[in-house]
Amino acid sequence: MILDYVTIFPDFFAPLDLSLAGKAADKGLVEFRVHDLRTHTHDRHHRVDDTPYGGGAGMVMKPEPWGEVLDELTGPGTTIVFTTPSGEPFDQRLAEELATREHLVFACGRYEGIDQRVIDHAREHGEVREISLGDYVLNGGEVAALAITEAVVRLIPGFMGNAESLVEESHAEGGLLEYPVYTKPPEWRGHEVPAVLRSGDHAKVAAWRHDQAVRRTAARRPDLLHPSVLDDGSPIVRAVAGDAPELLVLQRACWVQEALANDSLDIPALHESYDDVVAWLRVWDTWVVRRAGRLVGAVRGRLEDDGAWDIGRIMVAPDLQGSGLGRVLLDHIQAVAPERATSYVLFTGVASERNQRMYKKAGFRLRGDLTAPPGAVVLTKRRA
Ligand code: 6GU
Repeated sequence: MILDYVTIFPDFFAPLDLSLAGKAADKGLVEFRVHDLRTHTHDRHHRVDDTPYGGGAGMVMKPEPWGEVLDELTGPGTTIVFTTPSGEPFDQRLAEELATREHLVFACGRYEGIDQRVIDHAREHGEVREISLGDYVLNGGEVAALAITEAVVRLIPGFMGNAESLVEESHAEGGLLEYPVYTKPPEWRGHEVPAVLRSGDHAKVAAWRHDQAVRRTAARRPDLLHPSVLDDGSPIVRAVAGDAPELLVLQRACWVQEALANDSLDIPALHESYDDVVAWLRVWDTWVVRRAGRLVGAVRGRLEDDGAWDIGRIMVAPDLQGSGLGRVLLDHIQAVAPERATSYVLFTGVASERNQRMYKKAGFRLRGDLTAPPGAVVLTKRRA
């Protein structure tokens, strides 16, 4: 793979000679070439920027030097990468895609950006990708080009010493953040390595790592959990105050069914007012799912003093019941329970058979030994 970098700061790319990327170059797997945009200027001052048409702050990179250097570097089979905060977000999937290319040219913009005609022109001649590292602004695209390079080059076959670590990171905990890792010594400054990792029980280790990965993902990147629970890919998101009116309506619809199933109107969720819903939304960790803008599912959790994560108000719009959404919500609210939670507890109607079946399938057990409100039963589950 050939990687070209066009920049007004060639020194930024000194790290390419270091570390694994440098080794890949030594092995002949990749070739790095750095080009100073200013050598493609033809005025005394080597100007690469000018004021923007239409006015406004900042400077824009002039098209002529870019045109000249890109004409020189690009040909059939070239992918030109413009690093810009307004590009498509860079992620592992995109790194894997770029790793299949033979020739990447990184055009590193500075100032307010490059004259749009450079990008439009490049598109007429080959593949162009405008890529951003994330939602923040860097002074220029150089650091982004380096980051993209490191993510891409390590995916080239023959690059990593240990091919297994690549397989593991892409498959082991698909879509989840990595679990925490430990090495010797077993105790350090009063902190111990979790006993399960030293147990030699591989199944237990795997289960623990999976649970840790789910908890971390729920705490830090809830957007990655159940990213496509519904056919349009709607995620489960934290409820906001503005969800209260729809929650009230959905709750009434769901608990009328419960009232019929249990032949009783004496169910708190059925009697709550709008103000009641607004009030509990403030103190419960509540999650909702929308489809095409419509609120179709919700669930809430709250930590009790005894360490139990109290799960409740699992609601699914009547037309979507039986679609598996209730189970997804139940799995989700368990995954987002705080670290301190040691068990899960939930209540449902004595005669709510469908609910009880789902809860039992999810590992909950009926607890006749615990007290429940009149007409209800308690189910609990120990946290793994
Ligand atoms: Cl690719 N360039 C710049 N200038 N800022 C960024 C970025 C790229 N990605 C995130 N911020």
